[in-house]
Amino acid sequence: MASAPAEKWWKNSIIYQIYPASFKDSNGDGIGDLNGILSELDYIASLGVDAIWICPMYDSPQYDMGYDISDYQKVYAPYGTVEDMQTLIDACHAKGLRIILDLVVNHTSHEHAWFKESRSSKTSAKRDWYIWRPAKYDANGKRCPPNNWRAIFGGSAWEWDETTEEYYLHLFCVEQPDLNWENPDVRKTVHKDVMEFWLNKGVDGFRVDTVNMYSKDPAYPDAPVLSPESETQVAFSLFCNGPRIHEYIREMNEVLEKYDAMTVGELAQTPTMEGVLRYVSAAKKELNMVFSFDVVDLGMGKDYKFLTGKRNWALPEMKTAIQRTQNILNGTDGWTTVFMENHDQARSVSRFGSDKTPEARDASAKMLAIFQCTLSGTQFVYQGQEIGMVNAPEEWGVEEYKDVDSTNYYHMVREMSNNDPDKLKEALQAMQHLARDHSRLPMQWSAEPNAGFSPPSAKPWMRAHDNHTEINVQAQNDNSSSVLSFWKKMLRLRKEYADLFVFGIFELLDEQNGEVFSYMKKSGGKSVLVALNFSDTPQKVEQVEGRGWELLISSVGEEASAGDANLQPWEGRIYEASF
Ligand code: TEU
Ligand code: CA
Repeated sequence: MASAPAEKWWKNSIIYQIYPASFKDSNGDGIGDLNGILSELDYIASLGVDAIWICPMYDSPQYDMGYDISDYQKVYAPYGTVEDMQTLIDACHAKGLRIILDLVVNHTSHEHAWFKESRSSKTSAKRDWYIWRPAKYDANGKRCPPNNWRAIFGGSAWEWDETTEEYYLHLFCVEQPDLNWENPDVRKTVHKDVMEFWLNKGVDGFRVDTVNMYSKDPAYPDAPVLSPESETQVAFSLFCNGPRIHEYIREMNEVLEKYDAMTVGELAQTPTMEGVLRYVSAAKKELNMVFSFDVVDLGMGKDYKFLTGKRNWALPEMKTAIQRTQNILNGTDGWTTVFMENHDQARSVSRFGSDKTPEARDASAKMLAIFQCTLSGTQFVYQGQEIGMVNAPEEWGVEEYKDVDSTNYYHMVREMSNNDPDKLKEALQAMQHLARDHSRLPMQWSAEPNAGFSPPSAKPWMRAHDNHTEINVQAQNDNSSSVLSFWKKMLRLRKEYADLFVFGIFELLDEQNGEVFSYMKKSGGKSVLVALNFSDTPQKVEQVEGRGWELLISSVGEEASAGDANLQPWEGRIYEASF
């Protein structure tokens, strides 16, 4: 059997991501909670994963589902308490699972005590902890924000504060004021009272939210005008990867090193390999790895993410995106990640596979499992991905969408179009395809009402998908040909073939093919060939003929596909070299 190189634990690890609000509700209030997670640790361990990452469970008024933190040392009461967290951390460790938390320190909630103090007066001791600027005035004497930056959730990135008559910066919601990282007291407090507080409780690392946005262009210049009809402009180049960002991350790493904690940074808007390596090259002592957006950004609108058509991407673009992220570890001292879902993304089967029929849904979920499990880097699996959960149905109305990213957009379209029903329909269609809400639907545990997420009598904070009667853990656990059984098999195979699947070098084949994604993975003279049909028609696997490739696994079953040169719709296969 192949053996994996002796390496840091996180390289050959599979990390299961949990969204606390939507995973499991233990007390029937409709909101997932820490006890719910605790009660499913055996299930999580049964998947064959090594660690869990929990999305923010800190105290928060929940304008952005806990990414707006009002107290880093408290747990959001509906989720539980700090003691419950300690219990969960210890229970994970007792099962041999590691646990990482979400570190959200680009901004706080506007209800955090630091911000309340900061906004109280211009001379407050914490005034400089956030980013305050005076107004500008136009030729008519109208008050304007300091620059034209657009917030990531729409509207100006600046909010006027009546008390002290200045604007504060918020790259995300109005309720998420950005911390001023230039202030050394802010950095020290983040290290000590946020990071060390939880590291001392035994957490094994952090997923670092918006890791490249702490350092902004200090001149706060206007962004180039790309949409002249709009008062605000996309400004990523002025607040991502700013001049002091690497200094700040190196400082954080000094704290993390003491605990041997792992980090995975969320690295938006950084599509070049050089840009990524600046953060993940081991010699730089910054982050262990990052989530690049190459794949999950496919098909999104450039001005507004929802301003796009359905499936506005072609397979060769995905290939280039994968190649870019795979190359990060080819001949470098850097490391990469493998993921296509998280709490900010629609479901991968709906976006990249097909949810049109139950057959296509099943087939594409399994094909995507082969895809993910054969790519190099640390693999992340998002709750529900392992059972092939899909986007909310097309029939669902706008009232089922709760996420601020979706609702802000819908409201903007309503205002700008004067309530035009066609425009609103278009917006809803885009949301049905790309909204963050889809990943936040309750986890589908069983065919019971509320999908076994909440007791049948409860009212979950988001409605359970209508298809939970078909797609759920219980049904799939008892079925050896289910998506779940296939994922488990693939996760085992990934470990068995770690030298090739986790550490191997990726070699893209047949780049221009718009239906089949094929590639080799190579390591020390060994190689495998992976062929994935991204279409709903049979496709030929060109490379295999007459070359001595032996079928290792097929997503439709080895018998069904042996001897057939054609891939079935949405089928995936792995061949091993026998030459
Ligand atoms: O996301 C930051 C981010 O840049 C995007 O993923 C963003 O959510 C998306 O483009 C909007 O369409 C992180 C968190 O993962 C996200 O949940 C938070 O809302 C955000 O930071 C603010 O903390
Ligand atoms: Ca609950």
